Amino acid sequence: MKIAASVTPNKTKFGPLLYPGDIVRALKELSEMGYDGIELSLRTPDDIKKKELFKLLDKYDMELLSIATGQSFIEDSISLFTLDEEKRKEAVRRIRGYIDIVSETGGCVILGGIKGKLEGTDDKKQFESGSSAVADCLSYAEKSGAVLLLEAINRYETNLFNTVASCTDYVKAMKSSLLKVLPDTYHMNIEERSIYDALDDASDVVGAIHCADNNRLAPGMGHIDFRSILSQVKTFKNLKYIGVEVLPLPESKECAQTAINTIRGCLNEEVVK
Ligand code: LER
Ligand code: MN
Repeated sequence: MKIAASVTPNKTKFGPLLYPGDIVRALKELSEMGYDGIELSLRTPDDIKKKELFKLLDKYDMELLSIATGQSFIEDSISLFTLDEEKRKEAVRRIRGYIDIVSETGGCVILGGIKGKLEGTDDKKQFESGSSAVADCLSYAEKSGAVLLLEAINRYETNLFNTVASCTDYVKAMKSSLLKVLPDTYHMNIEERSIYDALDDASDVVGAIHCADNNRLAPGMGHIDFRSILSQVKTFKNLKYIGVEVLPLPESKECAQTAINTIRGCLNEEVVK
């Protein structure tokens, strides 16, 4: 099973990313630990030079498994579901840019924080305009076959798509094989009645999973039962990878090492590369 860590070349307000601002060290150390690739969190598609990124990935034998996009919302209030048309258009423009970056690698683009929030004026109108922005992104993705991952995020961050079931229902309603669900164990620990039932009900549409412990530290630094969760998700037919999206505490390398030891251990896999 492929394992990726969420990293960023930026210094950002978004906390659960390893090696913020140091992508070269990230790739070198993660590769040595046996990670297969990265989830690259960007604020805009221009944050990195595509050629240089692929050169680095090549050098360290790492894959670009996905691009994470929440910095747009956190840093710039840019979102897909906002009622502000200009900001919504900018969100779509950025997602198209990310699709262009992953198009050659078979990677995914995450629709997590960038979905934004319901702003409390007209929920129905807002939901419809947001959905047409998602549909725009999906029709652009069709050119390359890039998969978009809709992430369920807990109520303290957003009032949109809090549970895995809400994402699953939406993905089924959108009727696109390029839209899949991204559960995140940290958010599920807050929102779900049963993590296992929620995953079971989404098993056909889960495209990847974010792993963080209940305290958003590395798996193994809290009390979520990753052995049960991972033995369940590893059987899902559309699961492309397992992502580690954690706070870099006490520091990035220790978190990355603890996370991969826990995950490989739970999968009964050796660290091989
Ligand atoms: C992003 O993957 C995430 O989990 C959220 O907390 C972003 O707001
Ligand atoms: Mn996440």
